[in-house]
Amino acid sequence: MYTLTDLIAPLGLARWQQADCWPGAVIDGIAHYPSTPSRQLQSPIDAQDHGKLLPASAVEVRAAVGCAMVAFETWREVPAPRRGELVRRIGEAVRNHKTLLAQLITLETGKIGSEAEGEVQEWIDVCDYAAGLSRQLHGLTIASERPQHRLLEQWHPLGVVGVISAFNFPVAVWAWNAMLALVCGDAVVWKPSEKTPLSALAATALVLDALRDFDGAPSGLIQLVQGDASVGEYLAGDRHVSLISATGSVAMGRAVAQHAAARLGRSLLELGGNNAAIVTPSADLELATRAIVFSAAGTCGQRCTSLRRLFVHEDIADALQEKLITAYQHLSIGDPRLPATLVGPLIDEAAMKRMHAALTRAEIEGGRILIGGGQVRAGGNIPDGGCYVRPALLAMPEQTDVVHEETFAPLLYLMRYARLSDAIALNNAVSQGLSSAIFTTDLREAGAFIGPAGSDCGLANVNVGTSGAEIGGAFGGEKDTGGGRESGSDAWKHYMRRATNTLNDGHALPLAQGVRFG
Ligand code: UN1
Repeated sequence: MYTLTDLIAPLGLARWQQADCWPGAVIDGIAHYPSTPSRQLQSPIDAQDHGKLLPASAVEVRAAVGCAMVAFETWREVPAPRRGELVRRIGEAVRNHKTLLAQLITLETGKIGSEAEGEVQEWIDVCDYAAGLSRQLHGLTIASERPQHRLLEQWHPLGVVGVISAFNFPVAVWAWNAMLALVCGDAVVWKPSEKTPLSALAATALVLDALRDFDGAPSGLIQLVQGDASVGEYLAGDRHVSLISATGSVAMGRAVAQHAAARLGRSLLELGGNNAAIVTPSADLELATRAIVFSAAGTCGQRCTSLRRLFVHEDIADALQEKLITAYQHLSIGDPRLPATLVGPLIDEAAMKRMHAALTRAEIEGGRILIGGGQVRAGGNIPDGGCYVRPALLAMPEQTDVVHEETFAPLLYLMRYARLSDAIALNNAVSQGLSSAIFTTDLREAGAFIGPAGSDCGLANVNVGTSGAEIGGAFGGEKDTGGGRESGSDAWKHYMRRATNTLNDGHALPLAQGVRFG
């Protein structure tokens, strides 16, 4: 079984390890070891010691932003397809390190190998997408009301983009932002989760190596500052950061948005979800069961897209409940490095405490645990030192207070409904609005769910679970989820500034709206 020691040299991390310390900042390619109180790192799998992180302070954040500004001034002049070539090469480097990087992600997050590889694949996919996009950063021409005038719309590089990312996707979410920002001509300052600093260092090492071998790309394009929430707040509050893109909890997003708003800066938020699925009487129950179990128990319930609420029509509720209980009985829980494991550990003890608190509240609010919920003790495939839990299914009498909250753990609340319109209303009744799904073979039901009076979420799927979105679509959600859209579709526009140009190629100076002056 691999450990961190096996990955340090092949992932290019050895250059930054000093005794057992890791740098809290990499600025212009140079590691910084601030003299701040260190943070002890350990794997959620088995509490294996990963060394110490020396978190960045306000000084490093300011320096990183300053260097990114300088890099931006060169990079914005490089033709976009050439910028795309850099991102294509980054994608090649990631392809060549896919398994190793996935193993590091498994060690830091506890997610299983297949899901960790899927995360790295998201980075590769977004590189391919961004490389193609670099030849399609198109504007419009618009008919002018004046003779011999033209209106043009151009998209220009924006500036320094700050990226705050969460522990559960320690590289993919940054990559959605950073790879697009690079082809858009921006420089990036990244503040990853304090729980996954080594994945961030490894990703930075891969990009810096690609930059070093690339003619015309300044090393300051990618900056890394690590630490707790204060580091993110320094970044969000820095007026030289043109866009702050933040993924994480609603509470974090509110703080970041306020720091950015105080200086009228732009923010792009992808925050918590409390995702629901509706299963109607016409649904293919085999397909629905597989999708529900992956969405609810996969990644140990620690995706922002994880399924947390299930509305099942009363006619099929008993049948589906039985299938789900059987599937949950067969979920193999354990060390995520073992190929047969489907559910690894929670990220830490605090997460486990929150899960147990939610279960207790659910029972007080009338819920009944159908299966799971307990901690799995060490032994066999369960290493000592990790927080392993059995994914839980609960029958709830209605959508009570605890169901309205996002608990970042494998908890699925089952509720019964009689009318589809009531189920859709319940789907929409929570404050979050990220992902949702309907399982049906009835075209009218599907249409109602994805139509204007249907699900109010940013993602609304039919016969597809709530998690595991492809990178080609715009990713994000409404209400407390923050309203931002990242990754595919036209999300690239967030990373550029739009300039409207009016050109006069005649000899006269007609004024718009027919105004006469002199
Ligand atoms: C997240 O949990 O923050 O759709 C991102 C998904 C993944 C990304 C999740 N592609 O589940």
